[in-house]
Amino acid sequence: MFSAAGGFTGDWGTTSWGAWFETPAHLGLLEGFYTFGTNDRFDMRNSQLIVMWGANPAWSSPGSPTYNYYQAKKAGARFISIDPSYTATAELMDADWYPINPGTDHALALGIMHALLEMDSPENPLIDWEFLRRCTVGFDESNMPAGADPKKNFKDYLLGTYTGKPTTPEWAADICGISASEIRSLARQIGGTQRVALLTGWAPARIHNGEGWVQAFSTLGFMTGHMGRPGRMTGACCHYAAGNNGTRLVMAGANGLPAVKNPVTLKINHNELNRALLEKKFRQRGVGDVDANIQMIFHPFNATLQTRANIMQGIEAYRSGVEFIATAAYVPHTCAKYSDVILPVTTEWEREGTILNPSNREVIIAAVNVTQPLYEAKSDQWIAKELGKRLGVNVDEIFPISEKQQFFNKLNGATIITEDGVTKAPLFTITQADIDEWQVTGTPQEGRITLNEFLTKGKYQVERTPDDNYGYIAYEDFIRDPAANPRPTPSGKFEIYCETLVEKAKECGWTELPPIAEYIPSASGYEASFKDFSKKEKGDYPFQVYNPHYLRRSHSTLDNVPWLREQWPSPIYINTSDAKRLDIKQGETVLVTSPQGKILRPALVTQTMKPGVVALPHGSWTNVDETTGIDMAGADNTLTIQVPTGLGTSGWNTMLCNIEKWHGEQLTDDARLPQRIIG
Ligand SMILES: Nc1nc2c(c(=O)[nH]1)N[C@H]1C(S)=C(S)[C@@H](COP(=O)(O)OP(=O)(O)OC[C@H]3O[C@@H](n4cnc5c(=O)[nH]c(N)nc54)[C@H](O)[C@@H]3O)O[C@H]1N2
Ligand SMILES: Nc1nc2c(c(=O)[nH]1)N[C@H]1C(S)=C(S)[C@@H](COP(=O)(O)OP(=O)(O)OC[C@H]3O[C@@H](n4cnc5c(=O)[nH]c(N)nc54)[C@H](O)[C@@H]3O)O[C@H]1N2
Ligand SMILES: [Mo]
Repeated sequence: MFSAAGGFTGDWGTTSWGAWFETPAHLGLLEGFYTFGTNDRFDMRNSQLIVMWGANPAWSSPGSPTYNYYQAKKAGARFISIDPSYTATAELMDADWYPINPGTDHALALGIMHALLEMDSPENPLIDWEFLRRCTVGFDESNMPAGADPKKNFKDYLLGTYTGKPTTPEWAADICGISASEIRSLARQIGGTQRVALLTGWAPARIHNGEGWVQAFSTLGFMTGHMGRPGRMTGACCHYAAGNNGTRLVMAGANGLPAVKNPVTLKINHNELNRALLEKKFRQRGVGDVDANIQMIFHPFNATLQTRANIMQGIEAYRSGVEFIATAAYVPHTCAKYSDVILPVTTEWEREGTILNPSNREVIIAAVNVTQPLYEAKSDQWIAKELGKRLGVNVDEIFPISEKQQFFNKLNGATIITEDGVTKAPLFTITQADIDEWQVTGTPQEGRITLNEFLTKGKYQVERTPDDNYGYIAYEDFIRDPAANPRPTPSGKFEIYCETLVEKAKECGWTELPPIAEYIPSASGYEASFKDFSKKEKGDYPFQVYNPHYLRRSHSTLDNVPWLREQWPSPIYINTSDAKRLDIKQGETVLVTSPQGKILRPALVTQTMKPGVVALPHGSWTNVDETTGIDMAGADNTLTIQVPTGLGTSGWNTMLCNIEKWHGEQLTDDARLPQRIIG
């Protein structure tokens, strides 16, 4: 509607993926429209060693895919977890835990790769030289891409041949907090085991300067050849593809609405949202700084003020002279709270219905209408149309069909990949009687399940067996025959040396990126927690704080549900030794401070956190006490900062803070506070 009314300035960012958002495409790792790079759930059972590198499916992957990991364990796989905390998944898999400082995975990977070079020999082969030669460019001076300086090869960077600074395990240990002997042990295990799965979540890449980590992690996979073959895989493995990657087997149809092009191409990176309001400038990719005079903000289905960095500065920016802020919301969440007008919107349970795709590849889920809209609530589309009419938009052109017809189109067009593993067929059986009953237009068709059965059950799941045609091995064709199946890169191979990264960073214009995975400390990461890194003297914000995705809520959604609050109190997780030193006892209120803001939280004192690191669960609804400026709810983004680096990656997991015992009144449990709800 806003596009049709003349256009709007949008926003862009790397949200979930961190540096996995864009970097993999340049390295030649993009598969279809997403990059997970791992194999399907049955193949995972062929792995002998599974490395969960910053991944906790038991907490943050929908549909309980932890089951897939457990089946691999039962089939004999051993597990390693590289994580600042000993996770629920690590516990279930009885994984060996390597506690790491957040945002330093890049250094660890470089240390492991150096150790591989130290220990590899024909008698003790740890490096897959054949894979490197056949499938990659840039590893050593003998396989550099055309035009590149041979001295800039990755192997010589690891060895420090020209820099004098080798990335030894000792060097890496000093940064990542895992000892040099453990780093060598990781190298021996990863390089010396035949079938290894290197699985990372996006969390270690949701850091400032994260692009090099994605490149280093991928290069470790290339070096050890753990890719494209049974039981061998290297890639992101989380969210809806955790432990089960591959082409979607069931898919919703299109809703049938025409696409409306936004005539305005300006887009603000998430790390410059506040700058755009406060300095009235932002950096447009490919252009440079442009002037901005934002007079109105409209929040549809997102919680931007809450879920992007630096809420306190955001509030200041919202109050700094933006004329009008409106939010379509069904609960008084943070964006709604700081708006001039809230437009009450229906929930998914009050609308015609929809089909949800982002579940795992085998499942399709229906969201169905269970009640008429309550009170004055209207659908997002109704709101868009009524606003559009008043802005002179021909709304019948952009919304030519009803919401019911849109839902029906999604059902009518839904497909399943048939048992041959290739052909698509209609998923739902739809009769003329269904069409008449729905009062929509459509074509009857024969499918796998009737419409009524699907909507009654609420889901459809493809049945799988270990020997079916739905198996998936990422990059299989390329790795079997690289010449016949080139990757979409200038070299046609995976690029350890990647000139495109250098160019794309220039296009963004914030900080430069090297062509190989050279280590760049993260802005506000581990190194920045010291006043003097060489003397290991801590600074004013000595703790690293990161944000696990938390079982109480989905981001900020559902944060006001008392039952969930009771079960999941959203504490700050702190190591026992740190708590003891600061005289903080289990459950006591602590003050957490960063240069951006202050929060109060109950302490959860545990030995399952790495000392020097604290975990603050993602997504509580900020609740700022206007007299003290303290956020009593402990929103993660009250502490975070907007720093644009590299390819515009948002760095939520590389933040610093201070922790102290709170001598004021103790916090009331979140579950016992009055529910923030419209009633
Ligand atoms: N510090 C920190 N910040 C993070 C992260 C982190 O780890 N740490 N994680 C990041 C990640 S991975 C993500 S994906 C983002 C998520 O960022 P958001 O997408 O902004 O997060 P949600 O809280 O899910 O916001 C959805 C909002 O839409 C509302 N809503 C839901 N359905 C509808 C609807 O149909 N219509 C309308 N009008 N409103 C609706 C909900 O009430 C909720 O307020 O957060 C990012 N922010
Ligand atoms: N319950 C619940 N589930 C969710 C969500 C939610 O809000 N609630 N959000 C969903 C969304 S949109 C997304 S994008 C995904 C996110 O899923 P992921 O990207 O996998 O993120 P997390 O679950 O936050 O973190 C995974 C693990 O990484 C660890 N970790 C954090 N920082 C680092 C680091 O720097 N290095 C290493 N090695 N480990 C680190 C954490 O301790 C955690 O064990 O979760 C999805 N699932
Ligand atoms: Mo996400």
